[in-house]
Order: sequence, then C-alpha cells, then structure tokens
Amino acid sequence: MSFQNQYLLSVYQAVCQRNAGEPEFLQAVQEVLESLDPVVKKRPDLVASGIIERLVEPERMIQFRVSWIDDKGEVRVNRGWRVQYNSAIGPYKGGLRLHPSVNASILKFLGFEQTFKNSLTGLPIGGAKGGADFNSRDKSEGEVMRFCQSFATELTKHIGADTDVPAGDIGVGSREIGYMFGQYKRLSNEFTGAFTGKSLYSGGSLVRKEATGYGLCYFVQEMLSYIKQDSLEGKTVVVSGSGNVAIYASEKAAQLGAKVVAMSDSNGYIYDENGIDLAVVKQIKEVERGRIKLYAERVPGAVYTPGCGGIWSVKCDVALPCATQNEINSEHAQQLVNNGVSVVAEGANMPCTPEAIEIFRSNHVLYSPGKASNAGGVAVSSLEMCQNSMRYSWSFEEVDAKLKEIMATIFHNAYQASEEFGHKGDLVIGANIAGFLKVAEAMKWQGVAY
Ligand code: NDP
Ligand code: 2IT
Repeated sequence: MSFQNQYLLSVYQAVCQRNAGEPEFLQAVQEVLESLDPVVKKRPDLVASGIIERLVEPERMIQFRVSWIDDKGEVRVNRGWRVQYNSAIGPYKGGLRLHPSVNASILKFLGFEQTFKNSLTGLPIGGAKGGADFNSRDKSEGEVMRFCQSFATELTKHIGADTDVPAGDIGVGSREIGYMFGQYKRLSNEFTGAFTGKSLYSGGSLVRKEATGYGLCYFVQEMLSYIKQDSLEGKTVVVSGSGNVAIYASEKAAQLGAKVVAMSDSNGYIYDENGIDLAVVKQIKEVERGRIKLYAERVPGAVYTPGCGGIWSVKCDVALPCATQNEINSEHAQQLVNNGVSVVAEGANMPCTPEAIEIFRSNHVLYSPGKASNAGGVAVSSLEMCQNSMRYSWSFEEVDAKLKEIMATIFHNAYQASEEFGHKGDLVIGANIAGFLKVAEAMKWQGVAY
C-alpha cells in the first residue's frame, strides 16, 4: 500500500512533522490514512469538515508523575499518561498498559486504534489509552499496590463512568484494576463503573476475562465460515504470548476443535505437539506469575526454545499473534507463508508490521487487523458499563451470546465496507473505513469547537 491521494499524503506529512520520533503512532496513522482513499472520493463532505485533520490529533493527553515508595523505603518515580483520544461517539474508553517500554508514541497509537475499534463494536464508546513505564514483574505485591494507588490518585481527577472508563491491557489485569478501583472509590466517594475488568465481587462482568481471546476465535470462525465455508475444527494453531488474550484465545480455539501447539512470553516459546495443556499454562501464568519456560519442565514431550520470535517458524494453519506490537516482521511472515499458514488474526494491537501485512495480502492469507478481531475485550467492557448503569448483571451465557453476535457483526461490517469501497475482502481497508465512518459522522454532526 502507499498513498494514492495527494490530500491524504499531505495530512500524513503534517502528522510526521508534528509527531517526529513517534514511530508507532505514525505507523498506525499511515495505515488508516492509506485506507481512506476511497472514502475521500465518495464522501467529500467528511473531508470538508476537517475530520481527518482532527482525527490525527488526540483530544487531550495527560502526563503525570507517579511517585511511590518501594519495600526498602526508597522513593521511586514513574511517568504516567492518559490519552483521551476521541469522544465523538461516547465516553473515552480503553485500557491501561504497565510495561517498561510504555511511552507517548505507543499510547497515542493505541488510543488512535482504540477509537476505530470501539466504533466497530457498534457500542457507544469513544477511544482512549493510558499507562506507565512501570515494570511489575520484579515488584512485590505491596509495591504493585502502592504504585497502582499512586497512579489512580492522579487518574481519578480525569475519569468517571460518563467521562472516561479505563480497563486492562499489558501488565494490567484484575489485580491492578482492583487496587486502582479501590483508590478511585475512596477518593470519589462513589461506587460507579469508572473502570471495567473489575472483580465479579465488585461489579465486574462475566466473560470480561475471557472476552478478547474468545472474541478473536468467534471472529476467525465467522471469517472462515463466510469466506471459505470452513472452521477452526482440526486446525493447527500457534498463539504468541501467554497473557490474558493468549490464554483465552487458546482455550476457545481448543473448544472449537483446533489444536494449539505453541505459546510464548518475551523470553521464549514452548512447542507441544500433543496440544498445549492450558491448565498448566494457567497455573504458571495466572497463579504463580512465572515464566513459560516452566511448561517444558512440567509437561513431558514439550520443548522450550529461547527467543520469542522463533515461534513463527512453527508450522501452523492459523496464527494468532496475542503478545505485542510489531511482533511479526516480514521474515516471520514469510516463514508462516512458506509453512502454509491460511489465517492470521490479530489478538494483540498492531502485532504485524506493514511489510508483514503486505506479504499476507500478496499470498492470499486471510488476515484480520486487531482493531476488528480483538474488539471483543472492549465490547464486553462496554457491556460491563451497561450492567453497572443498570445495577444488574447478566449470566455468562447472555454475555457470551452478545459477544459472539458482536464479533460476527464486526466481521460482516468490515467485509461489507471493503466491498462497497472497492477492495472486496481486504479487511484492513474494510475495518478502517467502517470504523472511520461512524466516528466521522458523529464529529461532523457535533460541529467544530472553537
Ligand atoms: P498480558 O500482560 O496479560 O500478556 C502479555 C503477553 O505478551 C505476555 O505473555 C508477555 O510476555 C508478552 N509480551 C508483552 N510485551 C512483550 C514484548 N515487548 N515482547 C514480547 N512479548 C511481550 O497482556 P494482554 O494479554 O492483555 O495483551 C496482549 C495484547 O493484546 C496487547 O497487544 C494488548 O494491547 C492487546 N489487547 C488486550 C486486550 C485485553 O482485553 N487485555 C484487548 C485487546 C487487545 P512477558 O510476560 O514476558 O512480558
Ligand atoms: O486494546 C484493548 O481493546 C483493550 N486493552 C481493552 C480496553 C477496554 O476498555 O476494555
């Protein structure tokens, strides 16, 4: 792909100038702007309202100091952010990432992607992202709690059930959301749904924990069924990562009759030709917070290989990248293609580089971008907000059925947009256009603030 349209190219060049040194943000913006070429031709009214220029700039970005005290009594300082990217269709909504690599570029790319993803869910949620350059891996339970409380002390000033509703992402699960929610509640003196991904004892929704991974498999199932009259049954699957998204993608893939043979963490990957025993992975990752290497020590026949990129050399029919951005480069993509991969569906946000996506495109691999196929997590977050507002909770079966329907609808909306705008079957273009149109209509309707 490249820019066909002079206007879009000039917007992109201005974004590059204004955001120099932010490669992840520029990568995400470039992909969306390249996709909008047919929209610019068909919908000049949206261009006239300066919508695209407005969309490449976050509405608000808050950066703050997070100071906390470690177990030795020493003061530590981290940097925290909340990027309130776009509120055209609902309150800001999106996860919090705690990882040493977190910076403004990464959070802006995630907030930008979230805006289109949330639009695709069909639910009334705007886009946001936040987090801090904090590494919980080498911290004690007490240190994680004190960090989260300090982070939430500042965050509380900027969020609320009708304003901005954070949730989890890398390094943030139920434990961290609990500490943050507790602090928010103390400071605001309100028990409201200002966070999602809460414990079931404190207003959380059934299926939220499983939602991103399950949703990913529901999306793949619909895509395979509609395009190839096929299913996950009998397929060999490779899933990268071994966190929240990876574990529940693996669980649902196995329930749908596939065999997951490999998983990873940032140090290396495991291969188990008999199919991964997920109970062992859950014990290591969810209970012990250990490394995936332990799996090979506990399960006979399983092999551990250091280096996480090697997982893409494992032969599979379906690859589900569920770890982090840019984890599949052109070399990995070529390896997957050479080994006969037929589906690559993103559970992570932007896990494939533009060059990798081009390789999948030119080899007719069914490829789905994260903003479409990983939207199940935020969709169930939105259902959690809904249940909190009603002060009611739905059963597992009810939420799961809604999730399944939402994922199928996202697939069909993206597919239909790809067809309507002249790129039938290209889900990158279809998802970007379908996500954009709804946000753009809302922005146009609300006028330009000045
Ligand atoms: P977790 O923290 O639960 O798990 C992350 C996994 O990815 C871990 O196995 C981790 O390994 C690995 N990983 C993280 N960073 C890197 C890195 N730089 N290089 C290699 N491996 C890495 O996070 P989630 O499962 O929640 O998130 C995974 C992806 O899914 C992210 O891209 C996130 O943005 C996306 N996502 C998450 C949603 C959610 O609801 N949680 C919803 C939609 C998308 P290690 O333990 O070694 O760090
Ligand atoms: O990337 C994502 O969609 C998430 N981390 C989930 C966000 C949410 O608000 O549930």
